[in-house]
Amino acid sequence: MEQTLKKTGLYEIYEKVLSETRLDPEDGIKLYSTDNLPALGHLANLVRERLNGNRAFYIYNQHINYSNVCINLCRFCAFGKGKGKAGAYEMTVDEIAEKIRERKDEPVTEVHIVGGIHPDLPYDYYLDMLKTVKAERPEIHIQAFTCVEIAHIAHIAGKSIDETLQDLTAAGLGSIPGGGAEVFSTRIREKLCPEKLSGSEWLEVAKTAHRAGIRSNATMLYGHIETVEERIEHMTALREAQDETGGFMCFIPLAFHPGNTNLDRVSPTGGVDDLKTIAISRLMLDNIRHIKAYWVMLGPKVAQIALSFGADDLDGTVMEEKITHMAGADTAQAMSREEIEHLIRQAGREPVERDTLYNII
Ligand code: V47
Repeated sequence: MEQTLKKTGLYEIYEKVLSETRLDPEDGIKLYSTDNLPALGHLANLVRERLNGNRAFYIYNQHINYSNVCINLCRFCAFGKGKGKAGAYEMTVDEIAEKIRERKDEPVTEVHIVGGIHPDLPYDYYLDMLKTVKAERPEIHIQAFTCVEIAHIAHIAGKSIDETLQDLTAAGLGSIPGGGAEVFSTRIREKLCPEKLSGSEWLEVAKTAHRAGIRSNATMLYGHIETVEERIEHMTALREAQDETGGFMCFIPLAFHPGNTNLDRVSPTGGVDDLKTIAISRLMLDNIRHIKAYWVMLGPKVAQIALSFGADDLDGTVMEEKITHMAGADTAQAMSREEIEHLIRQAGREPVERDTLYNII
């Protein structure tokens, strides 16, 4: 492999990886330009195994998308709908409680709750939702509301982000999922999601949460109109934020699905780009412990291979995912524990069930 790394011009990066020296943005761009996928995978796997050994994590979780009504209507999204438009929905708190009750006999440890940016659901709706989920299932960890939703909920409440997070935590919020980050670049946000929170605002909400002791995840939506440089800038901004707070638990590259979106002429990502992005994120984000290969978006086969390209987490059982499926994903709605463990074992890794905060179950 050393010979190959020399031939591919990646030897200097290999030396940095061995000596645990932080990679520069230029290294990230260079890694994207390589055609030698096994060499890139080898580098990422060194870091993956240093941080997480042979383990591959998964979680027994449940997704609830409480409403798709959205005022942002981002061009890459097939899920969001204008209020009153065909297909728009919002769940009552009772309907959300029913979703929790439906799974009460299953060993679900986390409920992942996200929705659109709804114009007029009141502050109490969000607080009641959390309290009701906790009343139904007190031991469950609620990972809810992206940084974009948190900023919106704070706006509705007329409170600061800090005060809002205090109220949400008192009502049952456990941690914050990584959505809404997209690509931080202003160029991309102006073109694809001009109404949305800016990249720096997203980072500010995440850092505020971290300072209040609330952990969160981070995502990057790739494979639409962004450049490789913009992807690396995104990773670098996350790395700087993590240096400040240490609050990000995992990074999840999200492969863009063009179906039913305003970008439906964009081709879906290929397996090579998916694996490169997993590997490069593992190499660039030296201070974020976990890299998640989200099987719903990657498909189980690529997600399985990603476990040898830097990823150490497959997410979980999921159940009833809407955001990717409305954008044409042909993956299943759910995976059983047995299916996930089988995928992991076949990849030569040790399956480890975790809770949201990566405690081993
Ligand atoms: O923020 C929207 C993305 C995100 C599309 O924190 C799309 O563990 C692909 O963030 N094609 C929501 N992606 C999902 C998300 C997530 C998922 C799983 C685990 C975690 C975690 C977070 O989905 C949105 C947006 O970036 N998205 N439309 C689409 N057409």
